[in-house]
Parts: sequence; structure tokens; C-alpha cells
Amino acid sequence: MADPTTTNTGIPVESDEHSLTQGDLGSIALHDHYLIEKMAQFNRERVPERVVHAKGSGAFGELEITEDVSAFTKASLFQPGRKTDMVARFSTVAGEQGSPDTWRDPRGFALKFYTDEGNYDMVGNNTPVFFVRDPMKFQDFIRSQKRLPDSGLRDHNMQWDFWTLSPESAHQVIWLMGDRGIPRTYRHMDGFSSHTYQWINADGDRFWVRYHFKTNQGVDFLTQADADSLAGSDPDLHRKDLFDAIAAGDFPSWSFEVQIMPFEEAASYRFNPFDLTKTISQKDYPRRKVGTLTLNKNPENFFAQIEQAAFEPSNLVPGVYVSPDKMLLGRVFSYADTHRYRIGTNYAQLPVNAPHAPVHSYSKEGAMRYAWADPSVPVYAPNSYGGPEADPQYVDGKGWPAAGEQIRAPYELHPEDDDFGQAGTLVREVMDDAARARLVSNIAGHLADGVTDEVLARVWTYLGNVDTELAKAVESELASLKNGG
Ligand code: HDE
Repeated sequence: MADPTTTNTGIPVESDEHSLTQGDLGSIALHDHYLIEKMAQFNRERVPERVVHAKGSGAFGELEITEDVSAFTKASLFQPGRKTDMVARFSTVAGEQGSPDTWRDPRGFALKFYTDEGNYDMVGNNTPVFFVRDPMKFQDFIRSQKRLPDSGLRDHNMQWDFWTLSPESAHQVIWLMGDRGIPRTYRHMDGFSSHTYQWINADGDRFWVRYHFKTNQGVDFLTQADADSLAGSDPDLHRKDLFDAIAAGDFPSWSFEVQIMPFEEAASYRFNPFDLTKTISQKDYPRRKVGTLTLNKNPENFFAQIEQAAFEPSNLVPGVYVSPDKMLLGRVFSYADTHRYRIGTNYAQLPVNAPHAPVHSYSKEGAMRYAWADPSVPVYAPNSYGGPEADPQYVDGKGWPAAGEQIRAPYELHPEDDDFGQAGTLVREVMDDAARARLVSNIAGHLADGVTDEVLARVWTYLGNVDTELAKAVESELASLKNGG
């Protein structure tokens, strides 16, 4: 026997299909409150989609630490043998909620760890770098990747206009236009912190680290042609693949590894380790294994657990801290702000966002609040009634020295740094011939779709600064495309 249908407040209803009318042809009664509840609830089923990373999928899992990195961090979740429950969300960046999974785009690689010291969120991407290095330009960058103000259409000219006027984007653009710009599935891509973070050990020693999550499924990609076809025939390919793999017990996993730089080496390193458009060479600072990340449980309710999941770089536990990376410092504000707007004041009380560690916060009330402190706990600090007190042990020397006047300027660190060197290395030393040929084809195909001659003139200089052979090959391929080749 099925459960009786009820209203949202548990009252059994009379019908699932007939509204209440005055006789056969009569008006619908205003007091048919169940009909009104159904329509009103329906109109309010959506929360605003994420302004970036709107299309995504997620799953639950576990981080297991198999090595000993306690010499570098005191963070509880990174101690040898520790296992921590977590939730992950993978996503594209510029596409809206209904957009295809196979669009060329970086992928979000957002992780929330429910540690015994509170939630730790590592909100990364599947790329080790990013398009810009100052948060002041992020909003503009994203708008250049989205839609024109009049037609509401995406526009490659807008994209290349921004990129060629922002030379710092070159490394990420080459990465994006290469094979890793369209992962075969979410399971076949690596994840990165991208930013440099700070680790602090139990003695207060500080280190700079970058995270790598190396897929144990092997990196694999879709060609532009396959991706274009799948965008029409199977727009939720990546979502379905992740869900079906976990449902079948084929749990995807990643090897969690870090690059560790001694604190004092940042200033003299050949690249600015706080510049998000640059990698830290693995020849200089090799990766070392820390543990394994495994996803082994699908969400039971996509909206409640994935659409309302709230990841934030400000969720930093003792032993982990930010670095002078301006993009990271900007992000530390933005995410909680977006959650308060998109989900609501008390978003951290939703089960998927709630810590597994005890909460002793002085926050109170606000819409939809349903967890509260014991009435004996004062609602203010300081107090003389045993309320929570900040523990000075957590003032542990994290951070870094900074001095000088307030300025608005590019990084002074590593003035010899340039915007094209690492992009050129990616083309010449990391890609093989076949990958380079696909890169040329992908860029030419992208340029052929609407990029004006005025912007193209800058594109040749931009690509030429990366690699002169690349620029020539793309220019030749584009000419051939335009001549119907
Ligand atoms: Fe984001 N980013 N971001 N981002 N980002 C958001 O927060 C932001 C950046 C990333 O699956 C937003 O919850 C700023 C880099 C992921 O729920 C927003 C800057 C990296 C996700 C936001 C950046 C990321 C987001 C929108 C430049 C990789 C999806 C919705 C300073 C290291 C998380 C939201 C999820 C989402 C702000 C740049 C990764 C608007 C201000 C770099 C994976 O707050």
C-alpha cells in the first residue's frame, strides 16, 4: 500500500489530479490550498545557478593518507593513516546549467573534506594554472567567455579580444586549446589546487605547496569533432558517466600528491610561485605522494546535495593557509558571499555543507535557521558564563612578511618573469607532434568562427610570442579553412 500523498505539512490530500471546482464548469476554489501549494512550490524550485561552474556533477567519497607529511603540516586530515569523508563536484566554467558537458572549458575540481577540525575545502580546477593573476580581472574574463549583451550569444571574437589584450592568459589558453580542454569524462582528468597554498607543521615551520590529484583512470580526452557531436547527442555525458561508474562499483580514484617548496625559496625561485598563471616546475620541486582520493557514493538527491553544495576557499583548517596569490586572496571573500546570495544565510547548516566537527559559533538566527546552541550558551563574547572562547594556540605564525606603501601594480617579485615562456614550453616540450597538430586544428577552428581581422592581427602576435611555428601553422590552417579547405 503506497503512502498517502500529503501537503508539505503532512496533511493527507484528497486528490493528486483534480482541482476543487464549483460543479462541473465552476471556478476553482481559492481555498484549494493544496493546488496553490503545488503551483507556488513549483515556481520556487530553483535557486540561482552558479554564476560560473553552473553545470556540474558530484559524488561522495574518502581521502586516505598513505604517506607521512606530518613534517610539513599539522592539519589533522593530512596525518598518516587518516581517512576523511568528503564530497566532490566537477563542473565546466562558462556554460549554463543546461549546457553540454563536452564544451571546451576548464573543469572545476571542488573538494570538501569533513575533517574533525571543521570543513576543509580545496576548490581547484583540472588545470594547474588560470587565465589571469589578479581578481580585479576575473569578472571581466568570465563575461568575455559568456554572452554578448544584444544577441545573448557566445562569441569567439570577444574571447580572443580579451585574451590577446591580457598576455598573462597565454599559458592557460594554450592548455585550454589542447587535448586537456575537453576531458573524456570527469574520471579521466587530473585535479589541481592551481594556487600555491601554505602548510604549517606542529613546530610552526611554513612551506609552500601545490596540490596535484593524478587520476588513476588515466588522462584521456575527446577530440573537438567528437565533443561537438556529443554536445548534441549526449549533453550530460560526464554526469551520466560518473553516476553510472559509481553505481556499478567502479569507483574513480586519484593519487593525491604535492609539490613542497621551503618557505624561504619563494623569493629567489625562477618563477613567481604566487602567480597563478605559472606552474612550479616539477623538475625543481618534484611531486610527492600523500594519499588517495576515492569517490564511492552517489548523491541521493542531486538538488539538495550537489546543487546546494557550497565550496569555499575560506574553509581552511589549522595547518593549511592561503598564500600571497592575489587570486586566492580574492576567492577567500567571494565564495561565501555567493553562497549567502545563492542559497541563503544559513547555507552551512544544510546537511551537505554542515561540518562533522562540533560548531561553537556565535552566529544565530537568520532565514531557515534550524540548528542552535544550548540555551545555556551566551549569545555574546566575552562573557562570564562559559561561552566559546578563541583558543590562542591557533595563532601559529602562519602568514608571511609584507611591507611598503599600498600600491595597484603587477607583482614586483620576479620582474624578469614573462607571460609566454611556460606556454611555449607546453607546446614544444610537453605536447607531442600529434597533440600539437590537434592544438593547431582546435585554435584555427575556434578562430574561424567569428573572430574579426582586427582581433586576428593581435592573435598572430600573441601566438607568435608563445611559439613562432605554432603561429605560422595556425595561420596557414585558418587560411585553408577560410578557402574551404
Ligand atoms: Fe571560482 N568561483 N573564482 N575559481 N570556482 C565560483 O562560487 C571566483 C577560480 C572554482 O562546484 C563561484 O559557488 C573568483 C579559480 C570552482 O560549487 C564564485 C575568482 C579556480 C567553482 C567564484 C575565481 C576556481 C567555482 C561561483 C578569481 C580554480 C565551482 C559559484 C579571483 C583554482 C565550485 C560559487 C562548485 C565557483 C569566484 C577563480 C574554481 C563566483 C572571484 C582560479 C571549482 O564565487
